[in-house]
Amino acid sequence: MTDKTIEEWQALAGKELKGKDLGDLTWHTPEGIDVKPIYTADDLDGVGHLGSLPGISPFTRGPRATMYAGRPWTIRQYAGFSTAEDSNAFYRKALAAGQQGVSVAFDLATHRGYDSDHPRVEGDVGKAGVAIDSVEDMKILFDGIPLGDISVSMTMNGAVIPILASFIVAGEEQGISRDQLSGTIQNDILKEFMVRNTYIYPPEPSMRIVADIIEYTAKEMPKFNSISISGYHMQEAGATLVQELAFTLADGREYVRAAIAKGLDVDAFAGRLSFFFAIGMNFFMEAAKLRAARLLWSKIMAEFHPQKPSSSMLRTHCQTSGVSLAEQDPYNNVVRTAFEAMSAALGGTQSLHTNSFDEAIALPTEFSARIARNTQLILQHETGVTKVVDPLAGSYYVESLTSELAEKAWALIEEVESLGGMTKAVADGLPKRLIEEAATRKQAAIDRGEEVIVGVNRFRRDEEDPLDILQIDNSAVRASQIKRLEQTRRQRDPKAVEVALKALTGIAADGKGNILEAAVEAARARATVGEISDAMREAFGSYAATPEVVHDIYGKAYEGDPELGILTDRLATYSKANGSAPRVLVAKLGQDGHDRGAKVIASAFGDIGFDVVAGPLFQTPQEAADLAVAEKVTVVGMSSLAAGHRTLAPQLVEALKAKGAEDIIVVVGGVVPRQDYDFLLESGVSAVFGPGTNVMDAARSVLDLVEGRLRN
Ligand code: DCA
Repeated sequence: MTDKTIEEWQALAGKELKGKDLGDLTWHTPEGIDVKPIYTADDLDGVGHLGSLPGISPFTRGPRATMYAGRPWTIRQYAGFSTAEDSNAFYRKALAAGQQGVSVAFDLATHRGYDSDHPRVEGDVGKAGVAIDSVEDMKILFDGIPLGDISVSMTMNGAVIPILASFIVAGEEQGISRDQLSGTIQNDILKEFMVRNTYIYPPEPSMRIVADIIEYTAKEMPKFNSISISGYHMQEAGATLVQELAFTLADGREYVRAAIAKGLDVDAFAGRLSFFFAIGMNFFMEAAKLRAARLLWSKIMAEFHPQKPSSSMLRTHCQTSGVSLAEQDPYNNVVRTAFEAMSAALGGTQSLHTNSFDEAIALPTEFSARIARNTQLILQHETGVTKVVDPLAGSYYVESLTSELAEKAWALIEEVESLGGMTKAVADGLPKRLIEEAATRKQAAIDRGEEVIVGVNRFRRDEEDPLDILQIDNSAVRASQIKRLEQTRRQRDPKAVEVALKALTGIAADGKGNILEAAVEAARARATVGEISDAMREAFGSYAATPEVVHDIYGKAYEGDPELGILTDRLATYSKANGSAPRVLVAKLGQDGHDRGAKVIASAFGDIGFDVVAGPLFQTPQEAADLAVAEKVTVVGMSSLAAGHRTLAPQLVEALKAKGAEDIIVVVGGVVPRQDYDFLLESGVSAVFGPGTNVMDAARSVLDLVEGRLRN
């Protein structure tokens, strides 16, 4: 394009804008990318990746030559419902209705390596996924599902060893040898330390577990993907797309190094590394992100000098964004998910989960799960999107975005490298801090209406229609799990279990041998998930993170805003009268490690002027009550994202009462369905803040409660 023509365009645009500055049309994205209203061939000057072809390094245009024209992506819906029986029935129905692969969601107790009868997990069993305690449950889970034909993905990180071992044995007992098993295990522990928090052991032994699984699967399970290196949870926790891209690929580089340090040849395992990204609402940028991810991964892998092209090929699963869904006007979520799914397809994903519209509130119902699955079937069969490989190639905008994302992510990858790699960066806290800052910034932008969410902060309905949601009777699930556990323990050979578990602890402790190999023996002897996890705990110890909260992000976004001024004045008056600002304990109860909401609240409330105590993860109600009393707080804000609130909130209220601290105000925030509000309020909770709550409004309500208590 010549200067003359762009000048002509600028003149024309200036006229259309009637004096408004053309620069005002530039969109400053959280990624630090300035998106202009027009892209031309000039924007592609010096862009190096243009002209590549799909299936050929650097794979920007896709890992396969024919992509969806040859075979569409796998429709792989992530699901798990309380018991192995219910989940099995759901998988079978879904497969019959067009789903192509299974993806197992485990409950929180299983994630953290506890059997269902452990006292710490009373509120967590059967919540947010299926409870698996041993091979016996695993066999029921896959009953009638031919593991030699259907690929199975398992989202498991903390308790990855007992779960993968139990899966291998379940396959064996179904008559499928391990070299026939196809699927993926998530096995990505670094991102757990950053955002998702379902770790069990400290970082170093956790990295050994990852490397041992890569080693074992490379030798024994050639069709199985040893890891799903995940950025999904980073974006869910508030990361920008550049952060998601950079930290995920830097994690991948670290795993490759760990496997090579075990003595493996890069070509023996690299082709079975897989990835997992989130797809949010920034339509073109998300598609560009997947293209940039492939480009950068092939660059990273070149350092390890692989001989096979497949070793530097990034293959990925994608899931539409959970945080982009809203509780308000929930059918909007169908539309959001459809756009996100299209973006994932245009980006060239290998496998896809589309969220159900009610997922912002509860586990999907059969109805909402059907719509989610059909969204992909319609894309594959009706839109023609599968007919052409990488249709966005050559778009000035998308190619330019691909290049800019790659450039920015590479700079961040290099920053991680300068800290000594991802394990060290994670220990140093850099990625976590950057993501939490981005999350807080995003929340402020939403609360201030700068980022529009239809039906939430714009075009909100006066009244919401009630929505049918799935409720889980957690105590019934727990009772049935305990029954089967007792039966398994009764029927096994206790000596064989003891010998196998001792051997496992030994291998974990002395650093030699393969942990998964030893765990398969233990699982075969019917050692439980909890017992296998404990056998490793004996050698490795456990890990607990110290909660840290970012400052001056939320407050800065509201600088000079009268809304903030009114609140800070009220808080100042309170402090003057009472000697200090109201103390608020932000508590995370149960085994749910998703703490974006809790962290954002702690950070924002701190900036607004409350005195905030950030509680540790995984507390029991009793522990939270003890901490609240010891810290002399005025309010406990309990965060709940995994449906544990019906059990845990009343227990917290009771525990406070038992300590004579019934004057401490309890509020609950997070993913709480409207149907549960009355129950919680009747149980002694003073206020409930559901999804989509404006943090300023929540702060105002909490202050009302505190002042009200003083008046009473
Ligand atoms: N032409 C010919 N063959 C093809 C084509 C094509 N156009 N596209 C794919 N294939 C082949 C692949 O080579 C593969 O066979 P292989 O395993 O023998 O190499 C097979 O078809 C399956 O395709 P693939 O793209 O690997 O899709 P999936 O098996 O669904 O695996 C992957 C996707 C991302 C690699 C995997 O790790 C996965 O399923 N992850 C899901 C993670 C998950 O569910 N997480 C939950 C949150």
